[in-house]
Amino acid sequence: QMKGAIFDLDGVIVDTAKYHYLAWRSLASELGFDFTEADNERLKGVSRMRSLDILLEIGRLEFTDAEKLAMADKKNRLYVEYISRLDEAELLPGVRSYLNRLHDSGIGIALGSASKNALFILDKLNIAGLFDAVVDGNKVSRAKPDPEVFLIASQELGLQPGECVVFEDAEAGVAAGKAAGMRVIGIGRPEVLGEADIVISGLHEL
Ligand code: B16
Ligand code: MG
Repeated sequence: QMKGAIFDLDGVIVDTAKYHYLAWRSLASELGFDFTEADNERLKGVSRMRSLDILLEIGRLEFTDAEKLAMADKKNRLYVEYISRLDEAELLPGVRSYLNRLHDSGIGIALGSASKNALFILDKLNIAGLFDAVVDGNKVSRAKPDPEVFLIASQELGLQPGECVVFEDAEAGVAAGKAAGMRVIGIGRPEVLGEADIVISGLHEL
């Protein structure tokens, strides 16, 4: 019996990956190299600083920590400009009605995201009020596949890990959910999310 539902943000609730992509691509182009949509797949579910490291690895460039912080900051300012235009219309199919259904059945709802912009995004999407707990990149020190983010979420819901179900679109996120001792619903393709208990294409299927 599920008592808590813990959602990843990017790829489960909203497709912010396309805005991350535009912002990273603009940084890459300033640095003089191409950054493709296929490259962007490697950044899904990965923290901002780790994403920058991967980007610079692709461009074969090296910088000091201070320079990297400035670049990550610049990318984030551009990204925030994009997501400040988000609205409810960008909720992925089925999200709003599934969240409402869980809420009406008294199931705890939490967010478990690597993003430091998570609260801002939930607010823009007009669904912040449906969440009983929001665990984001500001609260977590160890990135997925470490289970930390989901364990904190279950704690904040006042539930045992085994009472929670995780909804994830990234391989590392599925692994994090399993490592937390939770059931995991993969959102995406079974080839990539094989470790999940079941895989669906989106919340509209539930
Ligand atoms: P920010 P999730 C992740 O969100 C994104 O998938 C990943 O591409 C991004 O780098 C990360 O958040 C950090 O985001 O720069 O806003 O702190 O899938 O964990 O919800
Ligand atoms: Mg994700």
